[in-house]
Amino acid sequence: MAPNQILENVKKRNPNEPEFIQAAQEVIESLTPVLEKNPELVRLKILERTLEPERLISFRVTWLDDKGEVQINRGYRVQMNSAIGPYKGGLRFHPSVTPSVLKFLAYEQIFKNALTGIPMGGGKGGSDFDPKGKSENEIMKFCQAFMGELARHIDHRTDVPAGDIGVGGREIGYLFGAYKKIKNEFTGVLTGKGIGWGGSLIRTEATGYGLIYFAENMLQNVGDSLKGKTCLVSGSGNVAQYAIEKINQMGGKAVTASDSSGFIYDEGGIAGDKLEFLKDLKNNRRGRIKEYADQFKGSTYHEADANADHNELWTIKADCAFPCATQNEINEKDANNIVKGGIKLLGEGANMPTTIEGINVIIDNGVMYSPGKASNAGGVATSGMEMMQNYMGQNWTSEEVDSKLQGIMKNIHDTCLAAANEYGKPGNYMAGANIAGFLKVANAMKAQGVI
Ligand code: NDP
Ligand code: 2IT
Repeated sequence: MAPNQILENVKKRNPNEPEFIQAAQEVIESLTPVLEKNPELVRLKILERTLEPERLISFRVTWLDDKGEVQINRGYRVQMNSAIGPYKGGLRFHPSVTPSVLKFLAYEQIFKNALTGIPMGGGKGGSDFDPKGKSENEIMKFCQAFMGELARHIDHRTDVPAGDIGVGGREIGYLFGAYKKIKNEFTGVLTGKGIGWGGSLIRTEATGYGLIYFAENMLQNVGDSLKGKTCLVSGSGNVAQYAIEKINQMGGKAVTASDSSGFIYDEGGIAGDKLEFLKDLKNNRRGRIKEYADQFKGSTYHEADANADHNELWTIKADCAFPCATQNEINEKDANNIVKGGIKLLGEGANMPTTIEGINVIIDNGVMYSPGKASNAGGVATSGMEMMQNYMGQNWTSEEVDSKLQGIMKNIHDTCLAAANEYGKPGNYMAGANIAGFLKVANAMKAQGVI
């Protein structure tokens, strides 16, 4: 089937799933030259098969809040593709979670995981549960109720979830405890565990660090580096915090951070005590980003405007931009502002933070662009390392994990460039990531027959 026909079918089969269609469209369009060269993959309908989840589990999660009132949420796990390893991917707790959002994330995860070089299939899950404003007790109750059902569907050799938006170390702890009690076994069924009970050093930092290692590779490829570069970062959660930390370590300067209520701009740079304040604010006190501007004179707070057609954050003049919050946070107008602001590199820390129209503006204007499935793969790669340590009963040092992470990010970088080159798209990291990730999975699917 021709690629445009495949896309039409995806639209027809998934009519109310705009995020999934968007993620599928990007991959399908990138794969046109691959399908032309490989008629066998077309005959076997490999691309079409990747677009259908192997399994999509949907379940009710009921729990009692602090007032004793019954609460009902929806839980999901999308087991998208297991051709090269057990399903692997995070859990997202956010009111915007729908099957469409989880299918887009699980779809991208297939190719991201393939790019890491570690044998992991693609999956994603989560719930429409909103952790904001919930007590510790309510978070724990919810996690236990969620795992009460999820435990039937996962296992350390079958499907290994981890964190994502709204799921950090605290939630992984409660989820792991619930799983262990239900199954009466201590296995590496989740990653992102605490140090001392199966977690890996550097997993917390890995996505943000990996993003910046990837950007440094892109810059070095054109004889440049992050040293002295001013960087825009969005988000203030796990990925954003450690992207900012690594930008600072590389001699750059991160001047923005955001949450769903707005963003702060600190021309002096978010570093040292200021970064520690941000981490404490978000990880321990769970407060709003405005507090940063109240605390540090010389920084400003800009409230988000839900009716605006663009985000003011992306109008700030800088050298690099790292969106690390959520999907579709950079639209066409934002992309035009990014070009106008003189940005030379856009590295995605979040999954699918740029719309298709936005990506076209960025690439057409010669801004270096890395898609999340390549540049944020450091998180899941380090989850893969956590799984290896669990299987072997070992604990690797920070230096060992960090040096392996750097090697993996360089390898993904080089793999993307090589694949882009081979298929006539030199310098296009998006095409390269989609092609290289797909070919690895496609070869495994071909070898394993029609199943
Ligand atoms: P966190 O929950 O730690 O942080 C999310 C951040 O994004 C918060 O600042 C949050 O603000 C903001 N945010 C979330 N949703 C929205 C929204 N709808 N509008 C505006 N702001 C929003 O999540 P992570 O840092 O882990 O994840 C960030 C991104 O990185 C996601 O796209 C995730 O899929 C991706 N990612 C994460 C990996 C990981 O290992 N954690 C690995 C690879 C990718 P607020 O606090 O107000 O909600
Ligand atoms: O999007 C992602 O890659 C993640 N949220 C991390 C997944 C994982 O299994 O570590």
